[in-house]
Amino acid sequence: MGQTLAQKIIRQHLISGSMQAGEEIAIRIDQTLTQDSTGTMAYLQFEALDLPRVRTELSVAYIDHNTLQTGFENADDHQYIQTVARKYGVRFSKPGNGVCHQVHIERFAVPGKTLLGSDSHTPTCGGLGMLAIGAGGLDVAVAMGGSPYWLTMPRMTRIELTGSLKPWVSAKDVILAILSRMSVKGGVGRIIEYSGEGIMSLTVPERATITNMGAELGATTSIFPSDENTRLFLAAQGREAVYQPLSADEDAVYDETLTIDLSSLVPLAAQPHSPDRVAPVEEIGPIHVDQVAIGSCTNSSYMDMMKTAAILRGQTIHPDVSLVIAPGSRQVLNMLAKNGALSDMIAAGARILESACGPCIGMGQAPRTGAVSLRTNNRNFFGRSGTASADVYLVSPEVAAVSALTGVLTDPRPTGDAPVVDMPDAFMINDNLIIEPAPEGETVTVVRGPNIKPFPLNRPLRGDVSGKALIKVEDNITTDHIMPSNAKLLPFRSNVPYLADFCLTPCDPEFPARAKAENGGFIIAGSNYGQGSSREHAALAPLQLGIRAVIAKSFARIHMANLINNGILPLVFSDPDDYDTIDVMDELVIESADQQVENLSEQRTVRLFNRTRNQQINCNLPVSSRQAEMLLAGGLLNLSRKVD
Ligand code: MIC
Ligand code: SF4
Repeated sequence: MGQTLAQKIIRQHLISGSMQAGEEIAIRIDQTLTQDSTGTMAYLQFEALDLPRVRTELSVAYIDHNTLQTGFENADDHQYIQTVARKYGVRFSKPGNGVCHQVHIERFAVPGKTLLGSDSHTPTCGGLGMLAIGAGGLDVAVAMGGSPYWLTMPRMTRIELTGSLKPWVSAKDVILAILSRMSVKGGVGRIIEYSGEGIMSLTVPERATITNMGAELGATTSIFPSDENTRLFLAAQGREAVYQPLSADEDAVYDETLTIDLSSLVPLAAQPHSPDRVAPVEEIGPIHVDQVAIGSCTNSSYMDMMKTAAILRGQTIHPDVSLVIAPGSRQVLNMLAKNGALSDMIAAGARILESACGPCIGMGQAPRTGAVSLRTNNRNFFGRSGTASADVYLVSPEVAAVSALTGVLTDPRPTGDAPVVDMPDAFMINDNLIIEPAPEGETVTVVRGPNIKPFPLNRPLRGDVSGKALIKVEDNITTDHIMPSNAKLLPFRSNVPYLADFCLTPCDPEFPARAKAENGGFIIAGSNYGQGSSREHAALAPLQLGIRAVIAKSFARIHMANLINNGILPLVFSDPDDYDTIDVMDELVIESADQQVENLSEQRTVRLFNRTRNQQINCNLPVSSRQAEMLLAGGLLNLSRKVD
């Protein structure tokens, strides 16, 4: 039987397990990446593993998220990461060098290799035929140590692209169209593989836009074949030597197939506050726009920026609009500076930001009260822009740039000829902001400023787990709800006790205080709980507040792994209707929780008892025996260090 491309890469990297969908497998990781908002924690955890050096082929530490330095905290974190990277054999990409995913695909991604990154958009490199997966910081730390990465073997979904994109329609519209069909949970437990004659018309940066937002589908990863377009991109990056053609077998078997006719697509927008609330721009109509932000790891490539510059050339942005542009990497920014495109943007009135995540993660440029903000980002979750009352729409760079000129959400098709930008034959290559690690054996002192605090460790699971239902939240709660991130909070990513006071506050401002007063307890949630970011803080902050279990209708993949890694029980209602039977402040107990986890039956059932209503609720604990051991030990670090 033929294999899919992802299956081929997995097979080559398989360390343990059988490649049946739903089975737990372990794969060898060739490369890792971290960024600064998850990296500090990942390196603290790596240090706790007590290994002399990373054991991957390549590990890179990027600084791109926390670049707004309004106090010493972020700079402290950066210095810690730089010194720890130097000591343990990790390359360090300095602030200003660009957003991790953009730089990684330009300078390091290799078709057919595996990449594990402590950021949910790591699958961006799937645009270059790499098996690139996002994970929590601890999983990345363990992979840096040379241990395999454990995951549930995903189902294989094929998306066949036919036809080619019409003028003014772009890669962003492809993934928005897929999101509208599959929803923010449609990709959970799946790898999405692109194929069909339509892919030939898509360049690597366009493919990367599509695989990047596969994270919004909840997919384990997304991947394109490695073909002539891949070779051209790598050659233009001076890296043709790492090219190899890769594709699925003709007779590969997929669990499901979706066909998208590229020529049928129109400019689309994801409406507030979810990436799958998609509608044609034309249908939404000319709503007044206050802010336009072009950038983020989704749409900040050279091609995206050149299209933007072409639209802005010789024009002036609308008086009511603030236009901010963040080219994705220094390579892109430098090329724009050299060829004059940057000047076109500046002349039109754009505010140029450094090559970093910036507004995408609420690091500056929070819009005004009640604003409408058009962004080329991948997430428009509630409050993420830094302004709770703002409405964020996700659009392509083309729609964003044209709307910045008109001042209203604009379908660009009737406005004239679409800009056409060719892939350059040679990108401007300058890796002087990538700092090499110290040679093995050289003494390096790791510098820890006062912002670096120890991370919380759970206790081994013993006896009954009891407490109150401290909060009850609905479906699709994101990690931005659980652990909000913005310019005020991101500097404290290495200070979990501080962050814990903001845990789940967008849902209920009283939650942290209640959790502390009650000495911990339970979180009750709907389906797809924890979608979005890989931030481990969405597990560490609840841990700090004494949360021992989250009971949900279902979980997002990375968040569930983060809960287990930190010894918090992720329980799934066997009957989703039982969600309705629990009220906030009901007293719950999992009797002899340790024994129940130790003796998990085939059905993986755990009994929960609602003492307030005198009612038993059956739950599922969908974990492997390895994960059950982790839960018993109170988390992966305890397990690795065998704490009793
Ligand atoms: C995001 O886009 O939400 C982030 C910020 O990049 C996160 C990582 C984090 O929370 O630090 C992600 O996607 O994993
Ligand atoms: Fe950075 Fe935004 Fe991409 Fe996350 S989604 S890595 S915050 S640019």
